[in-house]
Amino acid sequence: MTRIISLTAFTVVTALASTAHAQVWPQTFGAMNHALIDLNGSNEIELHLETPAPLEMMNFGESHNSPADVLDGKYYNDQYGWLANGAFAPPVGGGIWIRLVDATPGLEFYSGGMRPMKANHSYAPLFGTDGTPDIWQWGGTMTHHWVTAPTLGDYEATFEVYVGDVSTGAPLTGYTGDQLTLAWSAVPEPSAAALLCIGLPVVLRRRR
Ligand SMILES: [Cu+2]
Repeated sequence: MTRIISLTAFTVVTALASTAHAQVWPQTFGAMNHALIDLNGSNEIELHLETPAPLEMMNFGESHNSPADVLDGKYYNDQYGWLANGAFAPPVGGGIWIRLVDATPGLEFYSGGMRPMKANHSYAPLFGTDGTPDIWQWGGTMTHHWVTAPTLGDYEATFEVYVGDVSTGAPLTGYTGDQLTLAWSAVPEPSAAALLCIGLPVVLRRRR
């Protein structure tokens, strides 16, 4: 009996300890929205966005564990993903590159991947963030990067997808790229807004 009780106590302590050291990864909210990439028979890249509407960026005020702590204090979103629209292969010696053409000041980009694999993402800066190159080679699999904004407001980024040298990213002649603009709106976190609405009547009642 004593052994069972002490074992239970140990389990509770262990559970509390693991809660205290719980890993905090960024939240993946909202449905995936893919930028579909295709290379047609005329050697032209064709892009189209599944749902052309701005996506919401949110700041949940959480302290993420490393390396995801680059998102701390920022509004973020990872719903946009680069995805192949059917099967195609770049030419020998070539790769599919994505270049940030233009972006609203303040917008930052961090390396992601498959959304459920967020504990394994590198969160390394890319697309010009922290002085990184403005080009990134897409590996051909679904990739959801993390996009952040410093303050509330509307943000846009225009990307060009092109066929380039597999090692340098220099555009290959004979291929035509395509451009796409993604949009976000940094908004207040919904639960904070909901708490305000629920909390207000309680405060008013208590003052009577
Ligand atoms: Cu996806």
